[in-house]
Amino acid sequence: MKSTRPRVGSTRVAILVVVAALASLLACSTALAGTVYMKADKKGLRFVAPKTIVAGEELTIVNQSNPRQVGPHTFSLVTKGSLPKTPKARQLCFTPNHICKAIAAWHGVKGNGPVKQNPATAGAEGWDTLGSVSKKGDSWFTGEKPGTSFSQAVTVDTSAGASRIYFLCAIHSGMQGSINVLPGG
Ligand SMILES: [Cu+2]
Repeated sequence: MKSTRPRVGSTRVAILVVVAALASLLACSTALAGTVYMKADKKGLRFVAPKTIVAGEELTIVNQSNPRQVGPHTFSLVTKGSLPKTPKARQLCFTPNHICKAIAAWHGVKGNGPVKQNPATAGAEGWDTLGSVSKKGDSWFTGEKPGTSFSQAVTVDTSAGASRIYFLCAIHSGMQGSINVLPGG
């Protein structure tokens, strides 16, 4: 009986160590919650984004796909109504008076010319302005190099409560998503 006591004690210590490790892992994943990944794999081209973020927190965009295989991307804030919903709308997205073409113009692109402004900024500093065909929004272009990323605070107005931001890739109009921005403490 005596010999089992230390073993029980060390098991308890081991459990505590595991619990502490799990707690720090959870804290870590919370800190990483403000990251949007651009992915291209078996599940297709897509944004993988957190469901929520707190206003004032940094939102980082990371390109995890290979630009040589799928081209570059943009992470562009647009109004909900600006997201191309139908296959036809997605097909026409990069034509005049459509949102993908408008996003290119936010970046200073003329015709088939180069990106001249990156990030494209609108409104106050940070991710705060959802654009449309008639209004410039905040946008970042990944460029042609693999593994690029960009980070800035989410500064969208939450004074009237949680506010959802919508985003689109101007190059792959099927890449769309949203994040609910919760008022800060
Ligand atoms: Cu894209």
